Amino acid sequence: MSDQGALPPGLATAIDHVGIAVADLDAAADEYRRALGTEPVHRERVESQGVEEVLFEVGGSYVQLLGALGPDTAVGKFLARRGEGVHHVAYRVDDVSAALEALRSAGVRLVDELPRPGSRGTTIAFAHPSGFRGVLVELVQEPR
Ligand code: CMX
Ligand code: CO
Repeated sequence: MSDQGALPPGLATAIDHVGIAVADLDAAADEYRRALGTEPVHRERVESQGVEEVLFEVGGSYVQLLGALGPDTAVGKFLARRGEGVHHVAYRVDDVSAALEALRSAGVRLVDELPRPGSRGTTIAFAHPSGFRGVLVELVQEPR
């Protein structure tokens, strides 16, 4: 493995979650609840991101089901264009500002120039799919 990566070893500490765009949040949550055999651990409406989320915990990481709050939101547009499915991969980092700066220095295209509030008191930022082989990337700093 190269040690020249944009994220220095130890900066991204885990996969925080995988975000999945769904058309019907209640139906999707019920389907996942049955399939995973576990109850969701969190539900939250995040107006600033145009989503309502349901989280299932799996081994210290999450599956994040994402319903769109409207057609002109990121997830609403994704559903119209691509249908339901994996929307983004979120990497857990200790310091989202530092991680964002590392990506910027490496010439990776960002969506967010600055960190912003996410759900559960997290701090988040997005990097563009063009830098990750077509996969939208989120950086997540868990609440301290
Ligand atoms: N993953 C991969 N590609 C994506 C994508 C995604 N999630 N969303 C859009 N695209 C692609 C489209 O398929 C399209 O590609 P083609 O031209 O090849 O068909 C291209 O991007 C443009 O599509 P668009 O609908 O015009 O999308 P925008 O450029 O307006 O926005 C993006 C794309 C990633 C910049 C926008 O979705 C964004 O800012 N995302 C970050 C915020 C977000 O996703 N919030 C919801 C989740 C919140 C959370 O996890 O808490
Ligand atoms: Co997310």
